Amino acid sequence: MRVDIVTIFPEAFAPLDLSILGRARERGLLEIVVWDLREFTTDRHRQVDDSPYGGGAGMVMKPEPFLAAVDAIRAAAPATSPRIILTSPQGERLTHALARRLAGEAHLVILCGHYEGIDERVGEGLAAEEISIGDYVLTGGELPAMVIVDAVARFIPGVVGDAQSVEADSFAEGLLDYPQYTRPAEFRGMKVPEVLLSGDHETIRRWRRAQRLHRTLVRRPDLLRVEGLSAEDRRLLQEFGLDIEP
Ligand code: 9D3
Repeated sequence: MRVDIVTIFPEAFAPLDLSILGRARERGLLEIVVWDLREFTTDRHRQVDDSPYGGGAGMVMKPEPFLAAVDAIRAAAPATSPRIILTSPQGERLTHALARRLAGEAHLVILCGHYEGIDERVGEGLAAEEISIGDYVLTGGELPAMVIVDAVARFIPGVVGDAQSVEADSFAEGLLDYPQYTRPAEFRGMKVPEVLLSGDHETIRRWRRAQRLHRTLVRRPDLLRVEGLSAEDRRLLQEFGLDIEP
C-alpha cells in the first residue's frame, strides 16, 4: 500500500520511521510519502491560510495548495486511483471496521487539516471523505493521520508478525482483552491468578473468556450486542464468580 500525507508539519511524522511501521516500510509492505503543503504555494509568503469569509475567529486553510499537492501526488503515482481522506472533527469516526476497509485500498492520500479547518471546496473538488478519530478536540490533523496509518497498516498482510492476533483482536470480536501476566508469579504482594499456573488449558481458555465478557460488561457495555450474552456466556461468568446484574 502507498500512503501520501500532505501537511504543514512534515517533521511531525518521524514516528512512522519507528517500530512496526518502520519495519513494514523497510520491507516494502508500506510506502509512505510526506509532502510539505507549503511547497505548493505560489506566493512570496508561502501562505497556506487566510481569514474566513463571513467573519469569525481564526484562519482557514486555502484550497489551492491542497489541490496542487494532490495533482503532484497523482503525477507521482499515475497507476493508482487514490482514496482521498481529509482529517476533520466533522468526519466519520475511525473504527476497526473502517480501518480494515481502508487497508483494502492500494493508495491513500491523507490531507491534514489545521487552524479552524480546510476550505470546504477541497473535500468537494476531490470527492474526499472526512475522518475523525474520536470526540475530543486536538490541535490539528497530524496525530489523526498517524493514527489512521497505524490502524490501517496492521491489516496489511505481513505488517503484524502474527496474522492470527490481528483477527483475534479485541475489537474484531467485540470484546475487550483478558488480563495478561508474566513472571514473577508474585509481585509486591500481588499474585498471578492460580488458574494461569495450573497448566489446565481448557480451564484457562474458559477463564479468559469469562474475564473478557466481565470486563466488557463493566467497562464497555456499548460493545455488546443488544441481545446481550448467550446462556453459555452467562454460565461461564457464574462459574468464575464474575456474573453481574443484567
Ligand atoms: C470542533 C472544533 N472546531 C469548532 C470551533 C474548531 C477546531 C478544533 C480543532 C477545528 C479543528 C481542530 C483540529 N482538529 C483536527 O483537525 C482533527 C481532529 C480532532 O480534533 N479530533 C478528532 N479527530 C480529528 S481529525 C482532525
